[in-house]
Amino acid sequence: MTLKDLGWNPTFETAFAPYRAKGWVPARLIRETPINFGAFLDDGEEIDAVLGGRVWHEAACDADLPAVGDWVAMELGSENQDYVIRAVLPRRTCFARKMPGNSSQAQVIGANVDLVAVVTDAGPDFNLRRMERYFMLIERSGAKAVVLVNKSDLFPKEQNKSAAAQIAALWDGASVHITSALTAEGLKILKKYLKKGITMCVVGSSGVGKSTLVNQLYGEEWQWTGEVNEATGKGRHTTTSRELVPLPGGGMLIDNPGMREIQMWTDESILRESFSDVEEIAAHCRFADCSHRSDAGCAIREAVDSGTLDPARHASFLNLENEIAALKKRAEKRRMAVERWAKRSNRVKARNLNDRIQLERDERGDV
Ligand SMILES: Nc1nc2c(ncn2[C@@H]2O[C@H](COP(=O)(O)OP(=O)(O)OP(=O)(O)O)[C@@H](O)[C@H]2O)c(=O)[nH]1
Ligand SMILES: [Mg+2]
Ligand SMILES: [Zn+2]
Repeated sequence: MTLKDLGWNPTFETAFAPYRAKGWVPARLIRETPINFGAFLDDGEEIDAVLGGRVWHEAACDADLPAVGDWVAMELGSENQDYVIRAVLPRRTCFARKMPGNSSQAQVIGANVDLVAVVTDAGPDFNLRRMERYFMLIERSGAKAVVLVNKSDLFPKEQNKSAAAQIAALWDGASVHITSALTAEGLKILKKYLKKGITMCVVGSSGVGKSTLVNQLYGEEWQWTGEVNEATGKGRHTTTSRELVPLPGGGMLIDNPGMREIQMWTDESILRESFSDVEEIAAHCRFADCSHRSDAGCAIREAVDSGTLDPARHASFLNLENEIAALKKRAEKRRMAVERWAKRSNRVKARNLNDRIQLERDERGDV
């Protein structure tokens, strides 16, 4: 395996030049654990590495820290010395989501990915609103969207087709395919995407079949899947950490733990863009501060009533606006908390300094 097989290109080479001068080597991160990272070196050797202090200190937020898929400058270790990540190269693309829970920070799910494959099914997991959010995150990432309507063996043909058509109608840039990771239906087309150097990040709810798909494309069991069976010892393996898997036939997959909540992590501009048709209608509301709920003269509600706007899209529009507002509020709270903290520590520093100056004066006998 060469660097090129892992997705290395002339742009990375240029960005890497100053690090090469220091004797560091390029590596691609394939795994992150709470204590270290896994990485591939240019000769295909797999190593463990730790984070250099400077990279840690210079990261303004979690999203700046190295993540799976990142290209880094690695200082080579020796027998009793760790490999150390000294720098992270600028990302070509970055698929991120809002951190789960009460935080406004972004969490990087895959760096330098070409494609994000969202796995779902035509049954219990099918949810157009959630899919819409995935599309917005993918749009923001710079990667291309692929949707796999998986477990096709479990549902009638018509149901699979209808689910795929509805998803395809949501987003122009998305390629939607019907697959079964169990029977391998529809997997041929995936192999076409996975050319040499191409990275595909696989996301979707827990249990939709992400790891089973990865196993199929890998060609053998890469991770255990399936229900735990006491007799055979085969067990269902819920993926707990993300990992980049190079495929024997070329291309790479990033398997992810299932996402219970895919939360909004997007700019207002992206939101406005994806709802530009609704925004256009909103421009005709009587009041500029129309909440598009029960306000008099609301053009959006009129469009819903007259059948020109899908009510579900109206609801989605209102909900997304709420989420953006909540996100902004949390970001603002965090900013204020950080500011307060900084002010306080500055005051402490200032007080310590004053104390010291006073002490020196006392020692010198000044008044
Ligand atoms: N019938 C059918 N079952 C499938 C298919 N794909 C996956 N499964 C089953 O669904 C279950 C979950 O599959 P996984 O591949 O572990 O799902 P996952 O998306 O990786 O789940 P997490 O790692 O928890 O996020 C397993 O029992 C699989 O055998 C499929 O296409 N058809
Ligand atoms: Mg899994
Ligand atoms: Zn309105």
